[in-house]
Amino acid sequence: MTWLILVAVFGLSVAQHNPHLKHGRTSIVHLFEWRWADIAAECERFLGPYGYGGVQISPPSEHIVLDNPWRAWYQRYQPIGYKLCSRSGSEAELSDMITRCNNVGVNIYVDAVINHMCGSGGGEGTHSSCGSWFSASKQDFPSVPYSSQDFNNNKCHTSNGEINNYGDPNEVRNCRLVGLLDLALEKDYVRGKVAEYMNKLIDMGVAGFRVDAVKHMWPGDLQNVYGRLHNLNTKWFSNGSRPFIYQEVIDLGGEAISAREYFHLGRVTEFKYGAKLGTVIRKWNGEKLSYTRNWGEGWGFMPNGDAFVFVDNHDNKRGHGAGGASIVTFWDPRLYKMAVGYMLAHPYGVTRVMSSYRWDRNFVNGKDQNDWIGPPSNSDGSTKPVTINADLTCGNGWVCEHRWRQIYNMVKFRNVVNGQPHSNWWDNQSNQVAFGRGNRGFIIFNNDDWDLDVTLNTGMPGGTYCDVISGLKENGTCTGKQIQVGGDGRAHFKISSRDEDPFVAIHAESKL
Ligand code: AAO
Repeated sequence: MTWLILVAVFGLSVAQHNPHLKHGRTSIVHLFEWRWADIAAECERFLGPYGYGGVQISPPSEHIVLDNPWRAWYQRYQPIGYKLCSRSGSEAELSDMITRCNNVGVNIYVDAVINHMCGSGGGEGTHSSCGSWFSASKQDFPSVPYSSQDFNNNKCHTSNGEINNYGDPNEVRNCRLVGLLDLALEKDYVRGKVAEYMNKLIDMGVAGFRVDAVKHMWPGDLQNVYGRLHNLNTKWFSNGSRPFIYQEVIDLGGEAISAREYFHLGRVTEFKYGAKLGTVIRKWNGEKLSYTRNWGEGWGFMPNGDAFVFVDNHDNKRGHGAGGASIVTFWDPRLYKMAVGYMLAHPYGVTRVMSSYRWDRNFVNGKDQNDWIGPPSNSDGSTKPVTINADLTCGNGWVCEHRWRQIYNMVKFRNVVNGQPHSNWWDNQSNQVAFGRGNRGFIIFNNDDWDLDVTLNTGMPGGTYCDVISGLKENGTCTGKQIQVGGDGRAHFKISSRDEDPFVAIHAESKL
């Protein structure tokens, strides 16, 4: 009996850590601000065929429409209700996307904004993505409906109602995050409304949620909400599958609230990962790649089974959130490809690849004045479609990092080596390192200012392999460098410090 209860309780909580990826796939891509119609097409024409396991979508809930600054991307983090029409499209388009992505084995994860509604200064009227009326000043959101009693007004004891001190957990969870009206998730009614919203999406076929601003919600309140969630839709997922939950908690250490408080509820974003990897790849603070021999828990990161990792996210790539200047992004493509390559080759965590749009940056005293700019758009504010060029890259201002050869080939690498141990480590005590994944894959980096020339044990079966960084295997031939692995598993590598991409990766399926 005790045993049964233990299995029931433990099994349930552990299940929320499982992303339910299909066909041996291992990575998620964040298609930030993409339209649902474009994501549906991308699942069919690219993500499925190239081995991506899932997509994190922008918040699908009805949101405020901002005129100042004009249609800022972050208007989507200011819900005014749970109707499913947003800048990315209508409910019908959302539903069509979920179905079409599921049908090609690509999961959808929803960015769920459940801590708050719009900013307290959000005005009154119908300036919202579905045209629902709301009043921020009266805290009235009839489309849910929520009224002023559904917000944490009396529980916050700061003079301005704001979070001023991250050292006080009560303040962080009961007061307003940058003026956003803070929902009273301890109320049964509010929990019910939030769960109803999430359950509607689960029933439509999503595989789970990125939960926004989790640090600002009490673990007990979240446990109650998650406990109300349905199992995943059995049209695409096996019976009894719990939704995958990954929670946004920024914990770089030194604050009152720690990521650990949320491990039993689902995975948690490991923000130290991108901040440290950026520092290492940039060679700041005396960091070297050779120090990453014990990358992962050895670096003080959270337990592997709880971690959700990424090189950059939609906030810290533009100076919001946390991580600071060390974060590498597509603006530094050479370093970025190495960082993403390192992350995807390494066994730690569930990995997310970022896919962005370009914007005109305007730095004044180190701060980008244009950090608010929304996705490529037409003059009426509607989002431009993602166009695809002959070389697989994107047009219309969409960067599509996930379509860069070096990145999509490393997504494939991670699938091929899935379940294999980190093995055959080598380093030159500086910034040249190599490691394998059992006998299924091997990767080697040269981030020093001099050439690499070394013979190493790869752990791979003998043969000729195609390097999937400088090229790829196509119709049985290799468009990039070829690597000869001897019968003893040893191979010779040469990487100039001036190479366009100073790293080489081979895996079982790149064998010629
Ligand atoms: C916008 C305007 C505001 C306006 C508001 C309401 O910018 O001026 O008051 O509307 O009208 C996004 C944007 C916000 C935007 C918001 C709503 O980023 O600019 O506000 O939409 O439209 C905290 C939270 C974290 C949050 C992050 C941005 O803990 O949850 O701030 N991220 C999520 C989303 C994000 C979104 C929201 C939440 C809200 O990903 O896109 O906001 O839905 C410390 C704390 C962190 C804290 C940061 C930033 O971090 O630890 O918890 O994140 O501060 O306040 C070092 C430290 C590190 C520290 C960091 C920054 O690195 O080690 O711990 O410095 O000081």
